[in-house]
Amino acid sequence: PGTANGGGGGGTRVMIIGGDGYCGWATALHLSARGYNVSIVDNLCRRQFDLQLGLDTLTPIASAHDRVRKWGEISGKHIDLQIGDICDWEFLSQAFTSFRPDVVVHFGEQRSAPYSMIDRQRAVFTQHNNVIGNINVMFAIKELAPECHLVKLGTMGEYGTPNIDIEEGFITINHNGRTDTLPYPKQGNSFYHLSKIHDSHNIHFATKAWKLAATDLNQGVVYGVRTDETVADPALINRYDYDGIFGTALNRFVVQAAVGHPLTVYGKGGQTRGFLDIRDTVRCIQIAIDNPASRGEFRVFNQFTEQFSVNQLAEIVGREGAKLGLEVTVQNVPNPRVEAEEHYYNAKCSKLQDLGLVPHLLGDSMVDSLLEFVIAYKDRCRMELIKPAVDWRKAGVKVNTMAA
Ligand code: NAD
Ligand code: USQ
Repeated sequence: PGTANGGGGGGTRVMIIGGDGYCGWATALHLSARGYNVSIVDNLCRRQFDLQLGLDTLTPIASAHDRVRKWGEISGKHIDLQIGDICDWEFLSQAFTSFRPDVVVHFGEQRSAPYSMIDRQRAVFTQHNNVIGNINVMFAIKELAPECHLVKLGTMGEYGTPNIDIEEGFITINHNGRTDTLPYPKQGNSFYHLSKIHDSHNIHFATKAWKLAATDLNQGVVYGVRTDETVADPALINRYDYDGIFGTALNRFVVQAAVGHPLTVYGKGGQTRGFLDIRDTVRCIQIAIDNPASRGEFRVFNQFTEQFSVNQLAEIVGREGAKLGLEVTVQNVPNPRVEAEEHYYNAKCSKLQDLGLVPHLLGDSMVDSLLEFVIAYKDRCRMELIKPAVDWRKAGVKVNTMAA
């Protein structure tokens, strides 16, 4: 097996579902560079959401085909590309039969909480796409590749914000004199987060019923954009979402600081979450692959490295922006979401580090280099896309076009 930082993929056949997306693309290149045999499966729906809603990534990204072609040219390594929808069984079973994966890394879901709260159609799409797609992947493994290890991207948001410590997947409970170790209670804060909870339950069941080997990675909010491979050529650059639907907290704040927009802290800003650098996302996936779950095991890792409140993030970005001569202001906008704004939060994240993850922490230099990266693309930023775009309380039945 490979090591988290070095080579050694040894030709392990890794299917990366969602490999054209933010985490998936960086992971595909990371693994390909280290000798894993990579196949990307993606239906490009993420690019379609941008077209439908009038959004765009800050960075100019090449087409999926041009990306893998360029990677082949500069690395001499082939990445297989299969364009199709995993909700389409014909397509998925064909993709499995032709590639014969040893591992499936499943990133391929609609991942925006605000998107899932736009209207009924998007709520239904999100849960259908995510839950049914994942069930298809489980059946494909059972029927076509029973030894295959499923590495599934879940989310820290499955746990919500309980007033007790968050464990890694399971909690031992003493009740009326009896004790059991049970799945940690789940409380999603959007139809998206709830789709991940449903996936976790379905996978847990399949590990028992069919002896599937599965790792559920409850990932925190990812920040950053550069990995060694994505900066190797302009055609390999990763997407960078900053809009009010797909942009996530720290990545948004960095863009806002760069273009002189007040940092959009929602409500009181005490919302605390787990965060990690995209360079750690790719290493966590490699660690999960190199240390597989066994048949019948439902293994859960909390995949983040540090926790911050939204106010803390705003403070860090403000401080680092000032060093670069930027005038950074903060605006407490009315919270478009329904969530706790002041709460206890203490989540465990030791299992990946026990397996060798050495985190890239959010030091000053990281924020500084991310700001510099973003400043280089700031002319592509469209100010009108920054505002929070979706109000949880106003999700309607009408198809919302998001027109300004
Ligand atoms: P992304 O939207 O950039 O990428 C997801 C990719 O999956 C896209 O390229 C999309 O086209 C593809 N996809 C979606 N549905 C598909 C389907 N039915 N068939 C085939 N392809 C499909 O998202 P991301 O930020 O890279 O997130 C990847 C995964 O990690 C998601 O499952 C997300 O829930 C999880 N995650 C992301 C973050 C984060 O901060 N970005 C944090 C925690 C967990
Ligand atoms: N927030 C702000 N201002 C902003 C954007 C967000 O205050 O401009 C707040 C939100 O209200 C929330 C927190 O920051 O309290 C995190 O929001 P986010 O948009 O950064 O992240 P979230 O919606 O939770 O979703 C993202 C990814 C999702 C992943 C999740 C991990 O889009 O795919 O599952 O992070 S986690 O948060 O751990 O569930």
